[in-house]
Formats: sequence, C-alpha cells, structure tokens
Amino acid sequence: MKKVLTIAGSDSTGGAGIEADLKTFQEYGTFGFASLASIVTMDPTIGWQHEVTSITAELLEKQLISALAGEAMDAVKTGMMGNEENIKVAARVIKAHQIKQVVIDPVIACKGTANILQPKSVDAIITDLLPLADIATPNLVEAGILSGLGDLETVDDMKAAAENIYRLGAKHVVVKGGHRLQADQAVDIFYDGKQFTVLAGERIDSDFNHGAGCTFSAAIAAGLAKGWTVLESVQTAKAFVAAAIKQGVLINPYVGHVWHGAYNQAERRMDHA
Ligand code: PXL
Repeated sequence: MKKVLTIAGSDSTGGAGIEADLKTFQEYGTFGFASLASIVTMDPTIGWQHEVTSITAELLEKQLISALAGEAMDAVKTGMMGNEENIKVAARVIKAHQIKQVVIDPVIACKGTANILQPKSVDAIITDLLPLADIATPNLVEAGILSGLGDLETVDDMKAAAENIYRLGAKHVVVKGGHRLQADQAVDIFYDGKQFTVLAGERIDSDFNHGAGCTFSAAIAAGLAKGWTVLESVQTAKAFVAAAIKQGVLINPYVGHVWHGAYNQAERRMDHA
C-alpha cells in the first residue's frame, strides 16, 4: 500500500484542503495521512469571506511525528500552511524524514478573497519549501508573486514564471493557467528545467470549481507515490480534475465544489446496500 501525507488546511465544506486531499488519495487507491496546519472558515453573512486560523507550530509538529512514526511515506504534499512557523516546521520535518516525493502547492490566496498570506509566509515558502519541491504547483496569481513577475497574462509570461520558480529550487514546476488565463483552452505550463510542455485541456465552463487546485496537487502526489513519472502524474491529475470540475456540485448558495469521485464514478460504489 502506498502512503501519502497532506500537510494543509481544513475546509469543513469538504471541497478544498485536507478534505480534498484525503478524498483524492483514496480515489487513487493510496492510503492518506493528514497533518492539519490551519483551519479555513467561511462566513455566509459577509459574502462567504474566508478566514484562516493557524494551528500552533507545536501541534503541527506533534501531528507530523504521529503521521511519520511508521515506514517511510511514499509522497507528501503541502497546502495552506497558515503562517511562517508552520512552514518552517513542515520543511524541517520533511527534510529530517527524507521524504522522497514532495509536492509543494504554494497556497498564498484563496479564490474569491483578497486575503493573502503574510509576506513573511510567502518568503518562507520561497526559502524553505520550494527547495524541497519535486514539483511546485502555483496558480497564475501565486506564480506571479513567487516569480516576482507580477501579473501573468500570456503563455510566455507563464513560461518565464516557471523558469524563475525552477531557479528557486523546485525540480519541476507546473503553472496552472486555469480559468484565469484568457484562452480558448485550459492551459497549464510544465517545466522540468530543460523543456516546457504545454498542457492544453478542454476549458470547462463551470463555477463549481472550488477545491480544484488542492485536488490537482493531491492527485500529483498520489501519482508520484504510485511510481509514475512527474509528467505522467501531472497529466493524469489534469484529467482527474477536469472530470471533477465537469461534475461539480452546488454545496450552498455561495459555492460549488469539484466532485473528487467523478473520474472513478465513485457515486456508484456501494449501490447494492
Ligand atoms: O484553494 C486554496 C485553499 C487551500 N486550502 C484550504 C482552503 C482553500 C480555499 O478556500 O479552504 C483549506
């Protein structure tokens, strides 16, 4: 059994964060572990505004010690870390345990809010997490911030950002154009330090896409745990997320989520009961 650990935030609505990650790990047939770094809450009385509450670094470390007490983890991913201290704890523990496959989802901003992580946390992502990354998975906004290039508007901008983030130490980078890039297709740029691969997929017209980014990086981690190459893991993750967006679910008046089970038609499981 392949084992995958997520170090991320909780989204109690079940779309993003560790909820997305654990569901995705299960869909891939891998065994999911989770260490909570933050809790994201949303307020329905003020336009579904997000608030990030951090878990203490001490409690995060205790969870990591619990999760990593057994045989080696096959892969790890990081998500919403909450603060600088948590980023440093996660980086230290990943290094100490020499975890083989590391996916860094450099979550800086939640969709639909102007709230971004403190500048110190962004600095810590750059100094502590990116150098550990077998792959980093920034969206367009995060890639603009991490690369120092600001607004990214074209595929060439995305390539330049990927190169900069590679220079910061990530061994592979996939910049997610997603719905933000003005293009006919959903274009992501994959860079391995030598060449670019343009990953173009169908542009899916849906607002029910909350959790797409977390699900994508979790799917890559599970693919790597299964022994796939980085590019294979990214390509399959893209198909997995496209299916999840296509079958998005309206959760409440404010938000619709990707359906993590779509690729495997998980809603049909256990039907006989
Ligand atoms: O999509 C960024 C993100 C990551 N992690 C958690 C979140 C969100 C956005 O809402 O809730 C837990």
